[in-house]
Amino acid sequence: MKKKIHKKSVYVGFAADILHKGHINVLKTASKLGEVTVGLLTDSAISSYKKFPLLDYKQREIVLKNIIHVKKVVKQDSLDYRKNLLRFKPDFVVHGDDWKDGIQKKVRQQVIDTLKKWSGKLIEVQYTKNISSSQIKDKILEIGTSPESRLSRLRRLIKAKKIIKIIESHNALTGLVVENLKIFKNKKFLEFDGMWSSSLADSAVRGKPDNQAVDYSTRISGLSEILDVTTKPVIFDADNGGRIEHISYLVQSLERIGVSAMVIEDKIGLKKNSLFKDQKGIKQDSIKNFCKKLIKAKQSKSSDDFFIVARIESFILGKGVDDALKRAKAYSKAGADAILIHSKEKKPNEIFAFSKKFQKSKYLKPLIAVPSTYSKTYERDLVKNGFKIVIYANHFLRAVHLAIKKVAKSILTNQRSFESEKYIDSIQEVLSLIK
Ligand code: SPV
Ligand code: MG
Repeated sequence: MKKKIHKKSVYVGFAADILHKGHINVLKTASKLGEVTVGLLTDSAISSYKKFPLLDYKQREIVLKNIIHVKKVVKQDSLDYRKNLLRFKPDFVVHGDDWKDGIQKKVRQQVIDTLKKWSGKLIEVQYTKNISSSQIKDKILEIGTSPESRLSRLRRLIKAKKIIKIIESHNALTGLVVENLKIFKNKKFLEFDGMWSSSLADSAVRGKPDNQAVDYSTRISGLSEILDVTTKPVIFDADNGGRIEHISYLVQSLERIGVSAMVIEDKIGLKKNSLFKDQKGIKQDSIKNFCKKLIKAKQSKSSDDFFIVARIESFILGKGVDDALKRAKAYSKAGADAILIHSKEKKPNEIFAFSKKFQKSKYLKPLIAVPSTYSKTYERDLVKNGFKIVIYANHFLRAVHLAIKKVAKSILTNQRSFESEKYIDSIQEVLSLIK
């Protein structure tokens, strides 16, 4: 009788967003050692150490499952391998040797220490030179993205991240900054997740007040220029959505170009920016009317992933938590996919009082905060209080305004431009953004 040979088990952790010969090399080596289980990193695990993946988990899983060297694919929901290693107790872990330094150094040491418990071994495959997923990804980003892929990204982010960081972007250059800026802090990878298309910023850069003097068509054509050079999702500030008879056209235009969410606020009459102290003459819509708008917007969309966001202005107009809560429940019931609760207080007390109550409601939807006035509030406190998206609504606009005033004054005062150079980037620095 033939003795049954126990096949060795091999574990490989992969993001597998973009597969190239380096990955195949790792898998081939692994499969020579035994049966290969790939620990496929979730969106959330990947975004803790590098850019958010282009392909979602399911798409990446299908590709891996059909590679001959792979026996099984399991979820790895953190960059830390230990949970899965303790579960599967593999004889080997195989990895490229490119993780000895940098953000994965600690993870590697944890793998070695954990494997020791059952005399497992880490096998490192020589890194395949001149090719890396991140490089390929940068190349792909140069080509762009599809509207569908961009649109659905917001829902994926909501599932994957604790908080989604959105910042105002009013032209292609500011869009490029959002797209490309990455920071490593405390061994964490940090980036903005998307762009806020702000009515205030879109109006101000055209020298107009934020009262819808700049129409949707003008704003959408400006937005197209941002979409041309970026891949991250966009949340569109649609003021109060305009007339109910026109809402379906707006929803369709936004969906067609790949916007992920449209925010409509429950105010009526000539629009005034919410941050103005004086809100005299501004009225809030009736719950019934506003729900009609939400229902119309919902009926007009063709993608499940497109978010209709209801923005509640109760606090802006001096009303209390009860009014805001009543509205949130009604709007959610009418089909809003998320709720933006606005405030112009210096502290987040009222929005936190609101979220505390709303979290207990069966109508709870993802909550959005716009901390323009309560800017001392940290993102971690928003998370603690149940918020899922933070919008920095006007910061690039204000940054640009400050910088241009300083430069203009400096040149006029000094009658030459040398002194202004401390306030400006070099041309090379600006051009480095442009591919
Ligand atoms: C915007 O950015 O245009 C907004 C947010 O709607 S706020 O300015 O606070 O009203
Ligand atoms: Mg606005």
